[in-house]
Amino acid sequence: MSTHEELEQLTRGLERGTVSRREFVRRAGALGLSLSAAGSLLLACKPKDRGAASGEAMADLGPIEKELNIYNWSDYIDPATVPNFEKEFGVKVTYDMYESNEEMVAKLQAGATGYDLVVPSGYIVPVLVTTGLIAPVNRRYIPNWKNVAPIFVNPVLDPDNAHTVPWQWGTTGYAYRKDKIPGTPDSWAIFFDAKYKRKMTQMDDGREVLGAMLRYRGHSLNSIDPAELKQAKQDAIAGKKNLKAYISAPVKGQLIAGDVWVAQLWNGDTEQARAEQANIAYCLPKEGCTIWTDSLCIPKSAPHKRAAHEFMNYILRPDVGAAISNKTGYGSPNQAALALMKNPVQFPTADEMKRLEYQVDLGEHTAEWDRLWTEIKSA
Ligand code: N2P
Repeated sequence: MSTHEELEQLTRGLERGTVSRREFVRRAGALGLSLSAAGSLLLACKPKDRGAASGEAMADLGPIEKELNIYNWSDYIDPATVPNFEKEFGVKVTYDMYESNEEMVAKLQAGATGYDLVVPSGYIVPVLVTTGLIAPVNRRYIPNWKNVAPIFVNPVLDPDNAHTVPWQWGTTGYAYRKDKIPGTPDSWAIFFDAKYKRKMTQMDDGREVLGAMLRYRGHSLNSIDPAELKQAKQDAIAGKKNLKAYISAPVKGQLIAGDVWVAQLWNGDTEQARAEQANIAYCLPKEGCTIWTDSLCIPKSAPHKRAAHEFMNYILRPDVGAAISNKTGYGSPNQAALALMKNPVQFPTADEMKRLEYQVDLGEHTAEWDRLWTEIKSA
């Protein structure tokens, strides 16, 4: 059977009810379909079962379990957060890390992972909801919800925060070495400057690399316009000639060592590097860039849902939230935590917001973006 025929058969099974949503997502993934594309098919095939979801949100979760499995981005927590939680709640925590949304999503799509908490960026959340991979959050177990800053309540990407507790927010600009780069760089144009050949990196993230190139030309970083995307691909390939690598969080060591002078990077990871090397600065390019919020979510297959809720509630304590953001260098969505912090990252002003943009799910256009990214990487 061809992939196309297999997919058709799978879709028919879904319509008839012989294939569950979760099974559909897993098998579509095995056939090479992105989660986003599987989500689009699901939306077309079946109405959302809102009744079941709200029942699930209210379910009694029973007593706290003895284990909790967390899957989070690297360098994204205070080292004391987990040990303190383990001690206080008598829970043994396993903490694994990833470097990109794609890495985490691929694991979830492949089937039960044992993870109780994952931390996707905003644009990933609607896809995880549509494909049935994450469970609703039961607010009854989260009295500290009251500490969430109003600007993070009821986000467009997760109405009523039905599936998310915000973790950290930040932006994706670039870090640079003040002692190596003259003046104050303010543009994505720096990546085309051959003076810094092999001293620059961009993130190992197609959404961010193409997004930056799109903004550079004055377009939306969520563009689906074929001509704009073609230009962005050409620009990315032109810039690639000057790059040392596509690398995300692990570039910090190279920035600190002085092997890399310019690195497309998030503000908080830049801040972490600056704590070790004072010559590191951050640029929010004048052409604009991504602003994002990453949130805690509970996979449907999570074996320890009560412990997951308890951890969500725990990080919303003022002192715990403050310790996390003090370490990560990112913005805290925990309003009560901000008061305890010496230098909290301030939420962008209305003027700054004009050049910042949230990513959205690209739906059926994800395949096109994925193809462009593969072509850039192999160019
Ligand atoms: C962790 C940074 C993750 C932020 N080092 C990406 N949204």
